[in-house]
Amino acid sequence: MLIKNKKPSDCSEAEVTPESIYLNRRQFMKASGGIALGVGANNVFSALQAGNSLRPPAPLKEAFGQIIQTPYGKSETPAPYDVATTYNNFYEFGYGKGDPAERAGNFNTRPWTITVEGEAENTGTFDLDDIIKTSALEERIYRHRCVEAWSMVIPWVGVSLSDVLKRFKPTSKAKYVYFETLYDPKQMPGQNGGSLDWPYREGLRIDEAMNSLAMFTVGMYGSILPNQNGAPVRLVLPWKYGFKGIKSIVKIRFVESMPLTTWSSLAPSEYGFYANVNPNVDHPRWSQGQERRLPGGLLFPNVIDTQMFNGYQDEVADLYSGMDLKRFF
Ligand SMILES: Nc1nc2c(c(=O)[nH]1)N[C@H]1C(S)=C(S)[C@@H](COP(=O)(O)O)O[C@H]1N2
Ligand SMILES: [Mo]
Repeated sequence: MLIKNKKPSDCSEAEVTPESIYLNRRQFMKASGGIALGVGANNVFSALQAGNSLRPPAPLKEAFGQIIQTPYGKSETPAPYDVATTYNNFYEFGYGKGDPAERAGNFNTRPWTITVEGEAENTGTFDLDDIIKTSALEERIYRHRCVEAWSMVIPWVGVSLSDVLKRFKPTSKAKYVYFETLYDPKQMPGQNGGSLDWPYREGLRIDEAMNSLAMFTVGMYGSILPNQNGAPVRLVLPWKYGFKGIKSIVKIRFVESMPLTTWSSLAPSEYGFYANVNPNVDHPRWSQGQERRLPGGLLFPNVIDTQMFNGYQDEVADLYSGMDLKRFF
């Protein structure tokens, strides 16, 4: 994406935890009741030794109960776990695709609260576990299409965003919903500079947010969301470019008018508010007609045609009927 003055991140060696070690530490913490305090040194040591390769952390059902399988994406082949967790965009941890996996290991995601504000009856600060505990977790395999023209198939785990938002009882003035990522430069080294205006901000029209495809996502590959993929909770909006899928959410605000969002404020002619996947509207600097499906070789990349709304027309086209999608891109 457009970066005007790329700065090398000043992340020290001490902040970098190889992910395999981190994941197993976390798995261990879950097994011991999710309480990090009071973990004995011997136990930590054996937990670290238990794993030596990239693999998903503790199964979500240990943390949250059963996961409902859904028909979404049953015919698709998900990307290997190590691809989906080492090729990331999460600028709070650096601009390189490998930076988030290298640098997000120590990011602290429990406990986690979300502040709900604005045009709703039920506002305040809520614990993430309380927000999601009354909904059944679902697995949905979705195509993920970055505006940079690469894509991956990912099995996400989460709850429907509409279920979550309805619990806050938005008023009739809530025409849009705005989301914000954590701002914590001590934990997120990328926030100490760079050209983004932190915190990362996103937004949706309320009917888009209530569409059944929109997912409030806490896991992937049957497990807790790895930090580099937006732990502990992020949006997944499979008909939109990936940048709408804001990570590590701490704020939800119901608002009357269209909110300012990170990428569309930075470069409005390149990144629109809607950001619906659309092969007929090119990015000013590259074509959106095709995409590189990952994984694929460097020599022989797996190039496929991009589909309107990323192939989710049946579910979402009605949201935009009568709109000129070249103008509202
Ligand atoms: N807070 C935050 N959210 C973010 C980003 C980011 O840099 N910061 N990058 C976005 C972009 S451009 C994409 S493509 C997806 C990448 O998600 P993934 O790394 O889980 O594939 O996250 C989106 N959400
Ligand atoms: Mo992206």
